[in-house]
Amino acid sequence: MKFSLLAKDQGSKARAGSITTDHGVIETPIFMPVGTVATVKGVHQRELKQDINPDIILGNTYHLYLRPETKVLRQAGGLHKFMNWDRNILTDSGGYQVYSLAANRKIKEEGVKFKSHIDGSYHFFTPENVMEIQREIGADIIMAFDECTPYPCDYTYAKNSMHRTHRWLDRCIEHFTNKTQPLYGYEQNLFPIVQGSTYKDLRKQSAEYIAEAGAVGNAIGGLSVGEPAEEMYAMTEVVNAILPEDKPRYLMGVGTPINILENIALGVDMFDCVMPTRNARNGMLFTAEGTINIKNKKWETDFSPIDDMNITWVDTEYSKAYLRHLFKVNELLGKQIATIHNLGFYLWLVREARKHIIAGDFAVWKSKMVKQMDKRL
Ligand code: PRF
Repeated sequence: MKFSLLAKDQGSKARAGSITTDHGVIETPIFMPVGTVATVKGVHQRELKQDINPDIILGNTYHLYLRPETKVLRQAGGLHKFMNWDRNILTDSGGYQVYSLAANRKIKEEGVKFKSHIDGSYHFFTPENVMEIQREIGADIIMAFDECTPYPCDYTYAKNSMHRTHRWLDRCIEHFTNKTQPLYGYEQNLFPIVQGSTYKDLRKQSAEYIAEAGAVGNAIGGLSVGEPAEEMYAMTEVVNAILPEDKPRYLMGVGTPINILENIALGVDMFDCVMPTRNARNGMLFTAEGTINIKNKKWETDFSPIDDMNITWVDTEYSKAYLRHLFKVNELLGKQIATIHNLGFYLWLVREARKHIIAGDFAVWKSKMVKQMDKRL
């Protein structure tokens, strides 16, 4: 994997760059649509490519390991072939889902024992077997096995957990670099994850440890778990001052369009979040002018386009009144239209950010957008 920095903003820490892997170029800043179980919910791969056009999508180790199970993906020749997606894929390690989804879990030094949220069966994740599972899934970027602490989290717990995440990272690196080869003929790249809850000294310590590991890219975890946005930004700032400049930085599970712009301004290059897809399915639309709850009565006879910016074709093909109707009668098509709209908007937003970083007026543009997008229409 190669990362090139193309431009740095003068008025902030924002950067524009490009990551090149065996599945092509990822222009940064990037938003990665979430495709948890080998599908970006509600969107055909053809629409995803043609209408939304992301260079990379995300999959989840925890979910794919439980269903369809790793053996199926191995027989398929990896996740790319299985789901018919020939661009980049990143898989999260399960270090978050085990804590947020599993029915119960027990953390030990060796790994985490957890109960499946699907059938109640017991499983054990270790740094080593999570590397193995991600090898069999075959994503271009794979994540170290970590513990995402909840918010709030007491200092002692956060500290012990951070050290365990560091020890697990060493085991991930040892297994990934010395014990295995990629299975499907293209390179895989391991990103470690900074933890440390909302404590500046822990975040600093963790960022130093992660930077020292010398990986091709680095991630920041444990944020956007309920803390105020200002605390999240403060942690990103502390961490980004330490993580190497010449490696991509990935902020996991963030966030709203405003969170994304603020974190781009702090030097983050990669994002993922279920928000555009999940909120779409609940009738919430993101636009450059603010958010829309399409189920509101006020749209009942509003026959204007969903969004006259026309970023994706659904925006002008359908009216607000029609989309509201589809939600009111709970038709699948409503969720599909809203998902294409929201993902199209998120990808538009990061592409615009990139353009403005290159043009040199990112900070000004960002302030204007943040004000605009804070509204409820
Ligand atoms: N760790 C991992 N995945 C994650 C997170 C984390 O801390 C987060 C936190 N927002 C989202 N996804 N492995």
